[in-house]
Amino acid sequence: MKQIFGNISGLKSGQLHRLQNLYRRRIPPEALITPELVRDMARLSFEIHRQIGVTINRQGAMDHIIVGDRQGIVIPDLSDYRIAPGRLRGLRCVHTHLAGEPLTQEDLNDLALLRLDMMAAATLTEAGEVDRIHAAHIIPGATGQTPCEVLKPLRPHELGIGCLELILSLEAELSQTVLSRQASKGEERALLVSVATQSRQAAMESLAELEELAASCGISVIGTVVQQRSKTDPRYLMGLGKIQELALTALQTGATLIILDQELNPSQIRSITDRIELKVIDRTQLILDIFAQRAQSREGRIQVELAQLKYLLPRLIVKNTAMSRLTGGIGGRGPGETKLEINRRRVRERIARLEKSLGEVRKRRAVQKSRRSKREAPVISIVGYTNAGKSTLLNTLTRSRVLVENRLFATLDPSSRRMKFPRDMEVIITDTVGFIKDLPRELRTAFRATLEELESADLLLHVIDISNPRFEAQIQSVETILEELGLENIPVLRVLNKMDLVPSETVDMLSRALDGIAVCAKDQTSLVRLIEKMAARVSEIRIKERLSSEPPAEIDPNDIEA
Ligand SMILES: Nc1nc2c(ncn2[C@@H]2O[C@H](COP(=O)(O)OP(=O)(O)OP(=O)(O)O)[C@@H](O)[C@H]2O)c(=O)[nH]1
Ligand SMILES: [Mg+2]
Repeated sequence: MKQIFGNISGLKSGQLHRLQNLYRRRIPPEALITPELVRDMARLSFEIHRQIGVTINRQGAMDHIIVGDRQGIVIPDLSDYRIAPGRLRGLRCVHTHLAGEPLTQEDLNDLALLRLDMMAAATLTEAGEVDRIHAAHIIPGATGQTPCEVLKPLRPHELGIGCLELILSLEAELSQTVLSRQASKGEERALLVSVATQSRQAAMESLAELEELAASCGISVIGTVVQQRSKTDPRYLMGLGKIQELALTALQTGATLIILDQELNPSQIRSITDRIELKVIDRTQLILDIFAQRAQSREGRIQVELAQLKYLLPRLIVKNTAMSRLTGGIGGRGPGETKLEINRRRVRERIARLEKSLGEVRKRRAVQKSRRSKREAPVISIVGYTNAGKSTLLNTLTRSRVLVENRLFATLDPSSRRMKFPRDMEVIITDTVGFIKDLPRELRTAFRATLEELESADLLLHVIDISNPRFEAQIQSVETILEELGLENIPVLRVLNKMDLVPSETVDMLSRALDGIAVCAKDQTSLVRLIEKMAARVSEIRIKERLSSEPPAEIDPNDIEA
């Protein structure tokens, strides 16, 4: 006996038997469905006042017989039917409509979201016979509002539409659009999505940054979507309709990944991945991924892994799809519940182990640090938004070769270099990890120790990329983070970098408005004024320190005699 899906309560055994019998039918390749089958479905449907549906595979066999209510049927979980990018599900659905209505929006949504080969609805006459069959399929490559093509209504004797051929050609077209957009194999292609509660402008700026983050991670961006709402939806973040539209756009553009600009809570991840069969990640996870790619030092790696695991743990309560996306499996199914429990325990154990080894690394560092502070050289720390040019400045100031790259978060591990000022004064300059707006909480905690190093700085150089259209917001983010780190009392010099990319009048205006020193960090000769200022500040600091720390001068007996 094969399972009858849906609402079979109260059906007579004869009716159940007739439903069972539907499983025996075979459909020839050219037909959408046979007139006899759809007739039998219609009659039974009419008798029990419920919709009846079937799913038909490409061999022409029935995979599911479904009983609904008067208004609709619920298509069972199809997650065992894997789909590759550019492919359809391999199943078409035909069902009855009792009230004479053609395909509904809900039907078309199912067609798109479940990537069915086709969706069809048979309307009934008042006598319970088949009237017309309305069928639709996805349009490959289409974007926007009408992604489905609805065929001219068919009469029962017109069902030989070359069905299999139609489906195969749709699929060929679909995979071609996908392939043509696929730059290289294995590359992730992302749709960026923002659900904006602020102004559109702010949302676009944030998305522009998300795009840079994606690029830094080696992901190519194939499109962006903004949805404006007065507040976010607690369940799906965005409206359900938007999710359905997204799933469809993803299908048509061959996206392998959706990146949300807003942080998703565990239950939102679940509701969204239940609806979209794609990896869905948020801004936080993207930043975590970048950090994971880039961390070099042992401490850096441990910190990033800790941050990732702490982000992962609460999200492991969530079942299957979300789990597989979190563990990185695209399209693959996640482990079952029990395996999840084991995973949670493992994650917790791993967190404990990492915290222990981080403690050890830190002890060692503390020893090194105290040795360094004995050298008594003042420390100048370079801080600023990611990609502002901090490492470049360190290199030019100290003639060293710290990694410089035009990508976000090139530097994760702090590095220190000595620098001599003209009047023989020596300082230590440190480069740090860049800041970013909404720096994930998990990372902030993980990098606390690295950032705490900043506490011992005598002076901060705040590097600002004035060529970046978002520099004002970036200054704000950096200052907020400095405050949160309790560093607001350390003197700051604002360094307006990349002046070579900005018209000179603008540079002058900004230097005055922001009270900063304009430089081109790549060009040693532009740094003269900055170095003077740094030297002056450092001597000021030294004098202050001497005043506060030197013991009162001892009286030399010889002096008295003289
Ligand atoms: N045109 C121009 N480009 C600059 C200047 N300073 C830095 N850059 C470029 O800006 C990019 C980022 O420089 P980095 O020094 O890596 O920036 P960073 O602040 O250390 O970045 P993270 O370590 O990623 O936070 C590189 O491509 C640099 O070559 C400048 O004054 N002018
Ligand atoms: Mg750097």
